[in-house]
Amino acid sequence: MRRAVCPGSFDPITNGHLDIIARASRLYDEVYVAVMINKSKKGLFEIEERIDLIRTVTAEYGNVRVEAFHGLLVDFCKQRDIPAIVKGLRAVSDFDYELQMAQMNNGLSGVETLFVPTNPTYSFLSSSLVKEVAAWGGDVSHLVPAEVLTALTERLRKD
Ligand code: COD
Repeated sequence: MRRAVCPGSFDPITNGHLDIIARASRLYDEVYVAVMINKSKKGLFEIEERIDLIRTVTAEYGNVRVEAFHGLLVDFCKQRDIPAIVKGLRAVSDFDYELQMAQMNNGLSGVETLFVPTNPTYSFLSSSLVKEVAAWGGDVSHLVPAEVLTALTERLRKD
């Protein structure tokens, strides 16, 4: 069984994330989406809400599992016998930090990181920008799945 993990904060999942997860799901038998918990960073969505949204929008792939994890990504991988991390690369600006993390993770446990070039349609896209644009009433309907748009609209109306 070939397994890989797509890790992130996913606050919330965007079409850019989804594109990478979909492509990984065609390359591996089983793909874990790991929602990494960062207690020092309060997100817009609770971890359980992020998980529910990811499960809903990845349901069609059939081989994607979604879990939250608090700790090192390499420990998530070790506990589930996952040898590969799949990351999307948007631009050169992503590369420096992603390279550092890939080398650190490899040094810690031998896990490999595979970089998938982003679909150019999403190369500027991040969860932070989506939240900022949506908060000021901008249209993000082409950047996130419909279920995420609904959740985002409801959340921002409450805030
Ligand atoms: N196109 C393609 N890919 C994208 C796009 C896009 N538009 N947007 C995001 N991605 C991909 C990238 O691969 C990105 O890395 C990933 O999705 C997740 O993105 P975010 O923004 O949801 O998540 P980040 O960047 O906050 O995630 C950082 C991690 C949580 C992965 C990292 O901090 C981590 O591994 N933390 C766990 C603790 C740990 O092990 N620390 C040591 C690291 S060496």
